[in-house]
Amino acid sequence: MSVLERITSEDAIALEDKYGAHNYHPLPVVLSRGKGVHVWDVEGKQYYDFLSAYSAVNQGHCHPKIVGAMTDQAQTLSLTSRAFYNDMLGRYEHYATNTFGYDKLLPMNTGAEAVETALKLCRKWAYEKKGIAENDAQIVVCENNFHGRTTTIISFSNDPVARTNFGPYTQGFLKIEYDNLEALERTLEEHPNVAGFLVEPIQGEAGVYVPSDGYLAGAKALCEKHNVLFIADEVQTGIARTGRLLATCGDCSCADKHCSGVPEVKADILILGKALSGGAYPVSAVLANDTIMEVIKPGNHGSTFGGNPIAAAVGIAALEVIKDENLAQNAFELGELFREEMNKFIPNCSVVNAVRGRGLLNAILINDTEDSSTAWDICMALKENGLLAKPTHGNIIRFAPPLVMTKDELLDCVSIITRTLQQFDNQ
Ligand code: IF1
Repeated sequence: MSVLERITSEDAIALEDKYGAHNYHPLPVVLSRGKGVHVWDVEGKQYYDFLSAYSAVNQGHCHPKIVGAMTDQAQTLSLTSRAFYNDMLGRYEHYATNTFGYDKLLPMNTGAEAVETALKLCRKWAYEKKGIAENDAQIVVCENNFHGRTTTIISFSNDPVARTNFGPYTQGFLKIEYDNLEALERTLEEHPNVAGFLVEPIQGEAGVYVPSDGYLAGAKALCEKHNVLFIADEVQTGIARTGRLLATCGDCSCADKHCSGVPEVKADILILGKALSGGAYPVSAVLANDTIMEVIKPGNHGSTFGGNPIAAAVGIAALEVIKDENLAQNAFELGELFREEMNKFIPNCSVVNAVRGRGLLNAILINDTEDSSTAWDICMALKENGLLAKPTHGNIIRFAPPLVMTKDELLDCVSIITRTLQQFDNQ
């Protein structure tokens, strides 16, 4: 069979099974096309995409403006390395720093690279600005975190599947309970060498765990009190996913078009990825003000593809789509509608305990044990009914459609979800 000949789902799965590392366990669906909120499998069946490539495709699959920017730039100048300047990077950095309200941006490619970059930046700031003795810096992280899969990042993970047998582990991290300000305060008081606090504004992989009101603001205040950098990992929650430009925007709404660009809780270091490119191309970034970013000098950090012209062109287009199509407000309104509809349904369905989330980052808690296959079985039934979603941990199913969804499409999806859940209702 030639590599580009038409292929069946069965053949595609068999090829991956034989020739690909088994580092994922995908739902048995083979996608070959995507547009907006829909994807199609190789047999031509249409699905609503309720995962959005883990919130990377916020702007919808194959958005014409983003694809156009990518293809135009790819036919003009794709990669120069940072050994030379190019005419796109500075324009992207200017546009993105203005969008999020920071002095500077350090461009990378994947979310994990951006997290690693933020950790290095925080440590260097601690030694050169805070005066912590070299190699003594500590960074506080939260239990049940997910920040990527590099060796350093999994060193502070407590997910045994992500961490076991990848040692020896990187030192310099203190772990505390998420959504617990007393734990953070106690740790900052007991450890004078804390350089930063790395936190997800909503813990996505942990099961869309939304912290208590005031948690992020309280954590930022404690960081200010102890001269510790507040580092927000908005790789998954950023770029309008939670109904605001950033999850750290809190109740501040861009809808009034007068957004000051200063989130309710302004991170000292902001980490972005995924939908920063609309899912078209690997684009991630670390943003900070000069007093922090200036510790990075030539030769301290970089990457071959970081800040390449295509990434820059795609990044500008992806952010313009978010603003032009008012996707934060749409995510806010459709998220409210989704949770409202699900909360009407849940009392009459024994298989679901609750729904939680912000904007269009939501999850339902399945009424079964973590090790049960119920959540998986429900996702398999959803697939048969034309909607793709996947469990996070055990008995939690994440629902995260592209933010370009219309109200009618969302209500159609609610109908598919509730109809499917009723198939599992054992009342
Ligand atoms: C997988 C999870 C989601 C992230 C946050 C950094 C990164 C991620 C908050 C790293 C990436 C992805 C990775 C992907 C599945 C997905 C995921 F299930 F792993 F945890 F979304 F919740 N910070 N999340 O969510 O970004 O290097 O991947 O670009 O690894 O299976 P990346």
